[in-house]
Amino acid sequence: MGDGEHTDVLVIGAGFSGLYALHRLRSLGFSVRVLEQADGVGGTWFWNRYPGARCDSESYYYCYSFDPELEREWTWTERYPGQEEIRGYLEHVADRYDLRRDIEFGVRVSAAAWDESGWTVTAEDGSSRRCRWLVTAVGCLSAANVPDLPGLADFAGEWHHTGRWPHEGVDVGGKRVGVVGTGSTGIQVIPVLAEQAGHLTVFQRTPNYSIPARNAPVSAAETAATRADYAAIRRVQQASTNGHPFVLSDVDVLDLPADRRRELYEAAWERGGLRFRAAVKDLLTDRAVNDDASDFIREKIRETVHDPATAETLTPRDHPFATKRPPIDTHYFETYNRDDVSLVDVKADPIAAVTPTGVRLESGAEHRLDVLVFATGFDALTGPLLGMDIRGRDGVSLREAWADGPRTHLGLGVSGFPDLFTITGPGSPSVLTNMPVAIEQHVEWTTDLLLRLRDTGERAEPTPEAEEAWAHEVVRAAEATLLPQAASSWYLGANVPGKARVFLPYAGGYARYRDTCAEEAAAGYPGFALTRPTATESPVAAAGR
Ligand code: N01
Repeated sequence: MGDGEHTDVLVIGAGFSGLYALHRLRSLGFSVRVLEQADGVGGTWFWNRYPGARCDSESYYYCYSFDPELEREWTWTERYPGQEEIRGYLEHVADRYDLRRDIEFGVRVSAAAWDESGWTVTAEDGSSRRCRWLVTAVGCLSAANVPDLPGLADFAGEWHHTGRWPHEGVDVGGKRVGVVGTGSTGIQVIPVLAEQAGHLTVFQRTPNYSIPARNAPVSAAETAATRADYAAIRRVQQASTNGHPFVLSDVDVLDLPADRRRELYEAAWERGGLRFRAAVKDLLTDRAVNDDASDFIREKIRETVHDPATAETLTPRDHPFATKRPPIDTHYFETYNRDDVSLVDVKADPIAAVTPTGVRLESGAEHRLDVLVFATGFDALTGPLLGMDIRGRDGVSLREAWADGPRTHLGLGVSGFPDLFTITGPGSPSVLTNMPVAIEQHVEWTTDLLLRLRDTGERAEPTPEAEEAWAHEVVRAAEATLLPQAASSWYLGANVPGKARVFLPYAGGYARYRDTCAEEAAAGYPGFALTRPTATESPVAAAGR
């Protein structure tokens, strides 16, 4: 296999999406090859090896549901699975379904070009492969965003982005460590680095809300109960807004007397994690409700952090709770009570430069560091796709097509790019959902469409009208919520200088999205132009079948 090969389908990426796409397509008789830049499976869980990396979804539902046997045989050890455990799970999946024989590791795709007979995919090493259908499974949060700080190249210590953490680990013992960023990643890594470092300095631009995760081992009894209940758990997930198996609260918190309301919040705080969000009805649609819940969290920060000035600097006031992806933590706010941890407000005094010995702020204040950690997030959703030179009809590039922001139909296809399918693409519910749920739906919907195309010999490409309508629906869905009120959110592309400000994921809810996709399929894919190539440009011939 390799250079010059033809397959029916090429899949880019071997994380949750790519592995399932390979398994399902191969089971349906397609010839498939997966191209993966890493030398192992896992995608995000291959790369994000920073200390404290752990999933914010709970283990029993952050996993595949397509095979009940797999659910029965895999045992999770903690309420929230750590990075190593999830990677181990995905390696198990790769072995169990004999996936590795169709994955080429260490192949980084740099370009893909469509012509009348299919796709030519080129890798950085110059090799190329051809296919009829191209499926991108490149993840939403895989293009690391390292701030363009003057002087970084001359830093005499070591620096790392959390999403590219060295596999051999980083020895921070006794060292002066700086962390830039207090999103979900920063909030996970900061308490763990504080335990290991000589001194930790956190450079915070925007304070964040966080809810205690309440991680704990999973008992044998809990595992047995989950296994007995899996079918019902999966049904709740499928009917949900976020792909979690929680039933959203139907209690109007503002109608409760103060003591009952307090009890509700306290109970949700004790349960911990993303369940807190589910406990407050209309949290993301009613500003008064959100303000009330946000006040409760602000109060918890004041109670937890001993120094009032530090507590105030840590208190978020610029956005409603959960309008940015809500982090969950283990002892995050408590970490600021340590003598060997300091907090620097880089909104008040921005980072001016990295010097050979540390970080200098605009005021001239210097912070001496041996290790600098960027927990500064990702060029989300579009970054991984635009990192490749993808060219569709008439040589038009995806970068040109998306110059004013991404346009897709259902997040899964792009007008002008025939037979290209973008799993978890912009405009899909992806990152607003417990990811494996969205991924399984995207893969199943896409492979169902490929079955039809294989039978009919048609090509598929979203119509401009469908794309336009979906763009309106994505905007409508976001504006029906408080989500756009978080001005610095990566959901809006605000974290990457120069990136178009467009709300990237579909906020209308997973269940609604799934129904929309089902209706599209049942109606014969009216949002797609389904065309038959002429005899001379037959894609079936090109696929070498
Ligand atoms: O990235 P982020 P992340 N100078 O973009 C700051 C998923 N995830 O890696 O808010 C100073 O959220 C930036 O500040 P501001 C999850 O979906 C999942 O933490 O832009 N600071 C912010 O504080 C999550 O949402 C899990 O003002 C700068 C931080 O860096 C997504 O990944 C775990 C800066 C970036 O926060 C991304 O989270 C972790 C600069 N120049 C992550 N540039 C699990 O479930 C950026 N910042 C396991």
